[in-house]
Amino acid sequence: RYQAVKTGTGNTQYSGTVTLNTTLSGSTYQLYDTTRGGHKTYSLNNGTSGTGTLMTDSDDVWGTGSGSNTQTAGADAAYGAQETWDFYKNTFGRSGIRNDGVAAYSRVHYSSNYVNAFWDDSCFCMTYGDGSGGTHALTSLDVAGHEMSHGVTSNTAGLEYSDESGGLNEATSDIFGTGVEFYANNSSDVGDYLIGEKIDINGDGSPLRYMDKPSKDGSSADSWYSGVGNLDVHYSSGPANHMFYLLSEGSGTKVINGVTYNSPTSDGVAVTGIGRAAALQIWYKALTSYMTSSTDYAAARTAALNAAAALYGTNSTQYAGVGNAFAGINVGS
Ligand code: ASN
Ligand code: ZN
Ligand code: CA
Repeated sequence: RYQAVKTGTGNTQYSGTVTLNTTLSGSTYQLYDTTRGGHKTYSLNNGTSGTGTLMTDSDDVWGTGSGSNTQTAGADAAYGAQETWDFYKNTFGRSGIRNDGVAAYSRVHYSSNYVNAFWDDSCFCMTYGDGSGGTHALTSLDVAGHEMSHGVTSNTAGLEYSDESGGLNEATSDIFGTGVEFYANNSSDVGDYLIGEKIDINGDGSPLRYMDKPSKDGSSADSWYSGVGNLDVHYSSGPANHMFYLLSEGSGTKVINGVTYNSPTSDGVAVTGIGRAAALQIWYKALTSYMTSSTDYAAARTAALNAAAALYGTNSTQYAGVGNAFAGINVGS
């Protein structure tokens, strides 16, 4: 039967009040966005398998903004999926994670007090835990964008999730998760080069990761060294996150949306940024045209240079910027 597209209201936990496209079926609204590949948001109701139940509502107002309301995580997840879809479509012309016009689906309320979120290629779905205490779901924009970008990486370069390629896989998710956060231009969850700054995973308000100087988290590497691939992939991502920050914004001190960054270079040579928009285009083209499952840091530099050459030419400031940003993390010179 005919199902109308409706404009619902999401009272999210991290992104304020947002508009969500929903579907009216009979007299019940569904958290089902037919305008973006058919994205559905389900609640696992603390279960750990299957799809649980499609989220439904009687008045098309979802959540209260409080993490203790069961609909709130659904509102944040649906918003994250929507902004991630729009980011890829409008920034790169990519239509969904597989570029086939078909949306993944999202599941919230996975297990109990689960402090993680994950993409799963086998279900082609996104899953979010409720976080510590069950009230800090891992549904912020950068986390949603990070996790769904794992699906994009799987369906393109296929970077193997270990050694240096694993660090590059993780960094790609941080880079595009950050791209999603800036793209959304949300006044509650503003764009920054921090990862997970809204979900309070450390319990002290600090972010999970810092792209300007990854070692600020106490574990990540700022620059490449032989053996960096032996770190956990969430720490060997550091040099690539740092390279992306340098390429976008340059080295030294800079204030963006009220956050102060201070990015060093491994050799002390200052780097000038080329802007985030160009840096995103270069990384996306490198990922989708030049990287393979076994790409390491040296090969990532070549891939990014090839991407910059294809997009802007070898005499461009963007091409020179890639070389300088990689030199700033001790890759090439
Ligand atoms: N949240 C984690 C990540 O995206 C899940 C995992 O262990 N892969 O890296
Ligand atoms: Zn990840
Ligand atoms: Ca962030």
